[in-house]
Amino acid sequence: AGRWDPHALEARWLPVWDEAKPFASGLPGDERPGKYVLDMFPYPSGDLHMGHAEAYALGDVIARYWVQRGFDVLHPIGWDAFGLPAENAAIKRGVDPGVWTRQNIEQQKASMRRYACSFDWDRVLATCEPEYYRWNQWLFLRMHEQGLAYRRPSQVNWCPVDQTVLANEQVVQGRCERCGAAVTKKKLTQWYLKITDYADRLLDDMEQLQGTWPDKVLAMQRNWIGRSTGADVRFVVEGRDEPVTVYTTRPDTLHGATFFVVAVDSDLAEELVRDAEPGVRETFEAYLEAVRGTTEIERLASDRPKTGVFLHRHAVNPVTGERMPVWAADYVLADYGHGAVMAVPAHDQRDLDFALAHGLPVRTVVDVRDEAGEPLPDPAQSRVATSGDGVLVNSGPLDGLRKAEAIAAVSEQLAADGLGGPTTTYRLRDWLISRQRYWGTPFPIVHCEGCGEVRVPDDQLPVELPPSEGLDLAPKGRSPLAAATDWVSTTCPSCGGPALRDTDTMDTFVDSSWYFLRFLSPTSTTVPFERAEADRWMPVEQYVGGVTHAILHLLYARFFTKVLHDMGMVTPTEPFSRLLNQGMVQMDGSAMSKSKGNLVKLGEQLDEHGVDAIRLTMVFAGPPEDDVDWADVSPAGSARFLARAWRLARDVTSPVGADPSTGSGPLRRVTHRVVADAASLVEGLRFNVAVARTMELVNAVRKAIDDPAVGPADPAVREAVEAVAVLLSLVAPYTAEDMWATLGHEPCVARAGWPAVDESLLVEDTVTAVVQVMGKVRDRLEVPPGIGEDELRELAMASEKVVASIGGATVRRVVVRPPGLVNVVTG
Ligand code: ANZ
Ligand code: ZN
Repeated sequence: AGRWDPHALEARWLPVWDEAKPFASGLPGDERPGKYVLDMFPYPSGDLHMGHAEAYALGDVIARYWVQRGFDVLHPIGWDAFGLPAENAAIKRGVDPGVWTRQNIEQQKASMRRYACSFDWDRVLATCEPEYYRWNQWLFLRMHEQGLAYRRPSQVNWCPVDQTVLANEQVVQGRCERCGAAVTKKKLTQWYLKITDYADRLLDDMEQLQGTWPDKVLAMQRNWIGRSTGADVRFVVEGRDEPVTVYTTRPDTLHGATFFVVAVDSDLAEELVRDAEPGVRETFEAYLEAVRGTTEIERLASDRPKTGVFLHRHAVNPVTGERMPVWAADYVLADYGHGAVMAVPAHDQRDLDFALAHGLPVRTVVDVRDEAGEPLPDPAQSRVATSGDGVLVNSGPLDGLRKAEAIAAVSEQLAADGLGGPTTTYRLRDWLISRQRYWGTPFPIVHCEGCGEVRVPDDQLPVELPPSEGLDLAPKGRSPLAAATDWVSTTCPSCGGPALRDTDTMDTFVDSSWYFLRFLSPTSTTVPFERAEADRWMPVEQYVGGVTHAILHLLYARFFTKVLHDMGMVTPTEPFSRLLNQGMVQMDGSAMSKSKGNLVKLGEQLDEHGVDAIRLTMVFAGPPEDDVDWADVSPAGSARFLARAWRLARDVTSPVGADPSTGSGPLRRVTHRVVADAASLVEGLRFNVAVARTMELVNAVRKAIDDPAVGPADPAVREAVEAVAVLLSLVAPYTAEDMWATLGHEPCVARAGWPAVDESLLVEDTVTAVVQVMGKVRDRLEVPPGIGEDELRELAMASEKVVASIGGATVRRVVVRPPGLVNVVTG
């Protein structure tokens, strides 16, 4: 057909690629250097949506580019297949989560194939398959052996109506997101991974990622880990045998501590109020009840009134011997530091707000000055705490020291006196990985009355999920697996006696914390991944995915990589060298996410405009980090451009292999300039600009073809159109493949190789130098703009026209003004 018909191209080339497998990776004997390009794997919750289409179009540009550059590119895909969507569908429609999940995987796989994603289809995996989650269990056992996986009772958010545990995100203003009931706390014994052991390395190794990960993501990780350096201080509380420890970043202000606050929802508060008078206890209970209905964010908000209850107890300041009232309040958090603070109202705003609200004393101990050297106003009057640098006052032996000196001195003294000392505190908590749900990896642990917690031996893995049939999957705070009694009762691997299987399943973030390693050895039945493969491919050179995973997924993947490094299983300590967070696809400002509903259906867009036009639209819409508003882009415009490019190939009349050096110089310069620029643009992740440059090249070729002085038979035209085909192969693979065939080549254009750039064609355009003889213009020369005086003189004097006009006269002088003028004086 003489018309660009995207659907005909799709039908023609898909089967060819299925056969040719241009993106098979790691084949024996393949000598190309390796490179690992990874797209975040999807949840199989329905078909692909526009967000996937954007992410995979961008990842594909990178993967296909490196293939063209001669690399053996590992670009795998799989499915993050455990988790709630499958379970909710199962509960709503009564289908088995596995059946539902695998159907969706097949549907997504078909869509990805049509979308021409450059995945290596021989490496696919789904985390819900026993061959995969068996290795979750294996890794868990290794961590359990090292004490990195452990169980402990913990408070969880509990919805008494839905009878379910809620994640923090599911608690909205103290209420259940789903039913609106007031959320309570419940104690459950749960599994944790000891990520806090890695807090320092997770922070310090970010140095390796500086400049190659978005700054925003690094900042979010840093905040999440929240390292704080300060000191522990032990306070005697009257009537209590054990001293109470507080964490402070300002040990220098110890003399300014005027009261003491414990988190209202801490065990300590409960203990301190236990023997109090009934009136105090009741006030406390009522306050605690009210606080339970608020979120951590609300509790920490600085503009909230500072509420609290005096517990009628006293702590003793270890350096002044002063008695300080002990209060319970909600602005102190139970699970940060030690859940208690020494309050220094003069130098901490929240303490000051509290002191002013409850009539507690304020004592300045650091003399902080403004720029003019004037003391800042008294915090008790100004209601503004002073936190800057200054000189210690009202602090006995510390008086006269500067803040930093005092911090060091007090920390040392506390350590010497056994009253505390320097310490580091983190916001990061151990990772709670227990879920009381069905659709996840069972814990490979057996509980035996005699032996306690027993690891399932490696040779008995996987511990497979029991069939869902007959189990009530609805959330109820107890795992549905507990009802699978035949499955639960087992024998103890240690003593052979009767024992019970652990019935929780793992957080699905465990699955995604190491999937990038499983792609290296997707079918191994002896190891999660081969060490030799890890050496060949790791770390991932480029990771592409949504910013929604900026904290948890990336932190957990980094954590697992470090654990595996320590086990000698991988060399690098960071899994992902470079990270690209693509923007979101929006429709009139609303995100194309699972929850918002897909207003624009990917399938319909592909039907209407063709795969290539949609891919091109995604890539051309703007910088890859920016959101794409579907109302602002033009898939029809993309289609018109592709048709234009496609027609070029049909116009070429020179034969395959025609020598371009005999062709049009100006066109060649455009071609080579665009190819060179496109390479650095793609490597710099500026794909949209690379597309714009390709468009320029298409225009230049069309002009050349229509120009009688060049025309379709010029070998430079063939060279240019072949370059267009290769450039387009990164974005519009069907169109590119068809052009390649029209140009007389065998498939696949994806493996054609990046066009070699002739550096000499990259020199800047020329300028015209005028050559005069005795003031009369005799010749015009095209010269490089940077030409030197001698070179220009030589060129001018070599001109036949100039030589002819000089004739037999003697050259008296040559005036040279590079690059534009030469005047020959004769006589
Ligand atoms: C006394 C003091 C004086 C403080 C002063 C600050 C300024 P970061 O930097 O975030 O680690 N704190 C300690 N434990 C707390 C808890 N569980 N909930 C709420 N606040 C807590 O903060 C450390 C500071 O936050 C500590 O230093 C403590 O107040 C408070 F002029 O101690 B400070
Ligand atoms: Zn036993």
